[in-house]
Order: sequence, then C-alpha cells, then structure tokens
Amino acid sequence: MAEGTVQYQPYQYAQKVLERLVHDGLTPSPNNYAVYYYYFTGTNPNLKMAIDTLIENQKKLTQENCNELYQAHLGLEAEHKVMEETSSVIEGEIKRVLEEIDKAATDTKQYGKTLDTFSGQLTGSASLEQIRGAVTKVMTETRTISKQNERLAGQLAQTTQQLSEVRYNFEQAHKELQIDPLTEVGNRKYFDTQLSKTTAEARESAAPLTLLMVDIDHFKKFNDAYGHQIGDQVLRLVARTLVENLKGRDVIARYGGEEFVILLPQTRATDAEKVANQLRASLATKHIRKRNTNETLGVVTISIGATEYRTDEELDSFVARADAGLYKAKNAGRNQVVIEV
Ligand code: GH3
Ligand code: MG
Ligand code: MG
Repeated sequence: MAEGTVQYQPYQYAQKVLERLVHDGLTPSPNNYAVYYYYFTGTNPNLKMAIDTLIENQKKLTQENCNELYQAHLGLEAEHKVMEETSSVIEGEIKRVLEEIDKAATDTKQYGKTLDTFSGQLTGSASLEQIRGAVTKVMTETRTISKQNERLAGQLAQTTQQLSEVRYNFEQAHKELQIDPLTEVGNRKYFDTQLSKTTAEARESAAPLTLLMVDIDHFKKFNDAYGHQIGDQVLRLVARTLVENLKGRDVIARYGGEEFVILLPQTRATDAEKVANQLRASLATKHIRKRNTNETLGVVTISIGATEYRTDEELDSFVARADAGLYKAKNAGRNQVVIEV
C-alpha cells in the first residue's frame, strides 16, 4: 500500500517526511521537505500520484526526481505557504519531543515506585530463593529501563538535530526569498506578496490603504562622483531611515535600483502625505560620510509619489498611479511629495 493514503496527526507529517528523506538519502532542504510534505498530506493529488509511481519503480526518490517534482507540482506560489505551514509543523514537533522527555521522566519515577515495592517484598520472612528471584527481576527491569531511556534519548537527540537542521534551512531560504541583502528591507517578491495581502485586507475591512513610491534624487550623480560603495551606503541609509520612521505594520521594500515602496495600511492619502514628508525631513538630517576620513559628502533627498487604493481596481493600476505621482514630484523639482488621485 502506498504510504500517502494514511491520515497522520500534524506532528507526524514532519516525522514521516524526515524518515523518508533519511531513507532516500536526501538532504532536508526546504524543497525536498515540501515535496514529501505534500505527498503525505495528500493535498496535491498529481504530486502524490507521480511519487507513488516513482516509489513503485525505484523504491526511493533521487535529488533529480525531487527537483522535477517540485518544479512541476509546487513552484513559487506554493513556496510561501509550505514555509509557513512547515514552520508551524516543526514548532509542533519540537513541542512533542519535549513532551516525550517529560513522559520519560515520569516513567522513571514510576520505576522508582516499583523498586520501593520490591524492597518492601524483601523485608520480613522472605527465603533466600525469594530474595534471589526478586533481585534478578529488579536487575532485569533496571537494564530494560535504562536501555529504553538510552534509546529514547538517542532518538530524541537525533530528531531534534534533524529538526533544527530543517528549521535552519527553512529560515535561510525564507530570508533569501524575501529580503534584499543590501538594505535588509523586503525585496520585490516580498512587496508583491504584501501588496496582495494588504489590498485584500483593505477590501475586506473597507479601511484605507496608501502606497508610497520613493526614489532617491540624482542618485546616478552620487554614484558617479563617489563610486558604487558610497552609493550602496546611501541605499542602506535611506532604507534605515524608512524603517526608523515607520510602524511595524507598514510594509517597506526595495522595488529595484534606488526605488523603495511602502504600504501604509489603515492610512488615508492625506495622512500618508504627512508620513512621507516626515521621511524626507528625517533623511535631510543625515549626512553621508566617508568611512575613513569622516568627510561629509552632503545629504541625499528623495521624491515620493503617493496614492490611495481603490477597492475595485487592478493592483497594477494602483502601483502605476503611485508611480505617476513620483514622476510628477521629479518633474516639479524633486525632494517633494505628490499625491496622485
Ligand atoms: P532621478 O532624480 O531622476 O531619480 O535621478 P537618478 O540619477 O536617481 O535616476 P537614474 O534612474 O538616472 O539612475 C539611477 C542609478 O541608480 C543608476 C545606477 O547607477 C544606480 N543604482 C541602481 N541600483 C544600484 C545599486 O544597487 N547600488 C548602487 N551603488 N547604485 C545603484
Ligand atoms: Mg532616482
Ligand atoms: Mg529610479
């Protein structure tokens, strides 16, 4: 019978997946994990069928199989979801492991009670034979329980090790997928995900949502005059300024080159304009300095286009309108905010 037809508890999926990965000699990478994870949950019938056939023919999956299966059946959209689901499964698994340890401790206590009973039996008028018999029993049980404990401890250590490896891989992949390595704010992909999410929330709650499109002024000149390293320093400074001045629920991402995008949930365009000007003001107080000489190279300015989401529009037109605002801000002389309605 194919293994995938069995229904498991959530924590058991993680264990099943790990067992299979170890069995097949595959690394517990996020993609490999996802392939078997979906196999066992059975939520992707085509994937399940493909794997059943492969296992029937060759007993296990190769790395190449995994890559192909992932490409064909899971792909980018699923990636995010799998990550989230798997993280919570891993959390559950670790909790279970801790509970096992607790239980083992209780078993040991129980054994202690057995010992007490035995020693009770040994008092009084027990014959030498009875004493020998009781001692042998106790010794046997002692060996059994200590072996059990040893094995359990070994298993737990192994599971924990595997899980932390999986979790580490996941965290790394997750980070790489969503974060811009230079500025450490979200990347374009993160923005796209958050754009769908925040607009959906705005539609549901009828709360306003404003998008800011931020572009560094004359960045090319800065780059040309002082070099790319200073240019990168400017990008990091701008990103840090945005992060410092915005709330936790706001979405900040690098849209590309020297452009950043900001989603402000529960914020009208008129209030967003204040926020945007606050960002400009904060940046104006920061001087770019050469690392070695501390010589100041002046300040950088930004232009910002802002627009409020219309619940009946396409996401593209929402972004395009913010871009149009930015374009106007540039044409009007830069270092300013334009609301596009
Ligand atoms: P404007 O005020 O009209 O926006 O002028 P600008 O010079 O900022 O805009 P333009 O689009 O002409 O030039 C953008 C420059 O940004 C081009 C490129 O040299 C620079 N750039 C893009 N990405 C990076 C990066 O990752 N690091 C560095 N150092 N420079 C970058
Ligand atoms: Mg620019
Ligand atoms: Mg630009």
